[in-house]
Amino acid sequence: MRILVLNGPNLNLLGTREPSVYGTVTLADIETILRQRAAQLGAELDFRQSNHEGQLVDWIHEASGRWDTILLNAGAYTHTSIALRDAIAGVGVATIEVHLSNVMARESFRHHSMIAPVCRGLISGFGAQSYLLALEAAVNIKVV
Ligand code: CA2
Repeated sequence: MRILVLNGPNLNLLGTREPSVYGTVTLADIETILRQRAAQLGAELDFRQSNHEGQLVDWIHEASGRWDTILLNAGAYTHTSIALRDAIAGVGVATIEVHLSNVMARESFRHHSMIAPVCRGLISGFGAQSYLLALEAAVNIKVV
């Protein structure tokens, strides 16, 4: 099982600002935790972050035939990006939408996800644990 984890804009700032919303865990911490769990589950994992929508689109395109599942925290692009939605729909790689915060408990502009309709599922609101839950889902997705 090969899992590609993609992180969108500003997630490189995790742990440095807004701890009341996003906690004190850094993106590097999340990568470490995820790699440990992936090794236990026998999954291969790559972990990337970009602030650029086009880079995320390119990575989604490249995932076709190379990765079984994408875990995607698209950050604010979640709510705006038709390009990401089209990329996910276009490549046919199972994609799980991930959020640290509970987006439905936040501002109304975060309540709509452009990508949710083309994702396999959505995990939101559990901090770094959201990524672990998505990883578990990704590993088990074929037996559900
Ligand atoms: O809860 C999530 O994971 C989000 O994807 C995070 C995005 C936000 O736009 C989405 O609505 C929900 C924001 C990521 C920015 O993270 C920061 C972390 C520290 C300081 C500033 C931004």
